[in-house]
Amino acid sequence: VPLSLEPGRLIAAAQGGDRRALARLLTIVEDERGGAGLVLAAAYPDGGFTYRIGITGAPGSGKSTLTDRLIGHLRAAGEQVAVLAVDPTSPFSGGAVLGDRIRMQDHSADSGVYIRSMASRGHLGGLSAAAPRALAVLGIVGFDYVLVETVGVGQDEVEVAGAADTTVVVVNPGWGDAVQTAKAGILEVGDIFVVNKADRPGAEDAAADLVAMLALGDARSWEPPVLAAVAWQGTGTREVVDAIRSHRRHLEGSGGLEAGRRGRRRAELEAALQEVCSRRVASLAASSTHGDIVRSVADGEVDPWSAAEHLVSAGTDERWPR
Ligand SMILES: Nc1nc2c(ncn2[C@@H]2O[C@H](COP(=O)(O)OP(=O)(O)O)[C@@H](O)[C@H]2O)c(=O)[nH]1
Ligand SMILES: [Mg+2]
Repeated sequence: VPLSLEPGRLIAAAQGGDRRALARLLTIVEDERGGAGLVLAAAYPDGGFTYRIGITGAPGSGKSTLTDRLIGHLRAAGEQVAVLAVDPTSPFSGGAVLGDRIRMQDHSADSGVYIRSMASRGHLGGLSAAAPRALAVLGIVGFDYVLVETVGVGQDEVEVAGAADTTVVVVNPGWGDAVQTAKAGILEVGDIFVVNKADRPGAEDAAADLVAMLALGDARSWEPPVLAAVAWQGTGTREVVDAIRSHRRHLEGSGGLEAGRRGRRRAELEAALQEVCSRRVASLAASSTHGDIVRSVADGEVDPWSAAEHLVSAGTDERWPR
């Protein structure tokens, strides 16, 4: 596929199974430098209808190892699976993401699996804007499930978890982890909790802590199960897939799936607005036509708030009245 193909042809090629075309589309939407709008216009709204599974938790908790197992179970059931591994902890080296690739390489020769890593932070609008765009594209190329692995340490990651239909939260044995999970605001977004590394001491206590903390929260129509797993041995991981399928049936039966997706689309609009505004701010600040204003503020003649108000209302063409 020539890399210069226009979005419509690239999408058609990707839908026909061309992985290079898919990779190219993902690069276009992750990068704000033009072209993304056309691809996204074509990817919406269909891209939001593929079932999304979010896997979140602290770095090193075993998300990638679990994801690898989930891929195996889903593939055994004949499902086509895409994975988006978002790792904001390695903005430059991509080291952790490289580790993910090694852990998931068993599936690299399987045409029913596609794995994409997103290592960079520093996107305008943050990860919460870039990941949903990639998910929309992964949603239109015929996968049955899209898995998104994110590090559950910050608000961005909680937002990315909000982009999933079913969110799996991975914790490890040890009192601290359950508490950290609660502090990070992840208890509320979890539909299924997995105490991974249950081969280590303290797994039962961690599960009991989670159950107790979940009981303190608001009553929900879905009671999140707390499961134990040893992901690197594949112990307890089939039960995670079963729980995902149960949650999916619950959402489909209760109308929660559509309600959740409506909320998600609203959140995507908010993220898109923020991104469009950030880009506007960057272009206003860089615009040479506003050199006068910038200089006046730098000279201390004009306060930055008045100057900002003026810049925003004036757009890019007007000159500062002197
Ligand atoms: N003891 C133990 N270690 C595990 C288990 N699952 C994964 N690990 C190890 O934990 C480390 C981090 O796993 P990884 O999947 O990369 O975690 P991630 O950062 O959450 O994606 C790796 O060295 C894994 O081999 C498990 O069930 N038990
Ligand atoms: Mg990982």
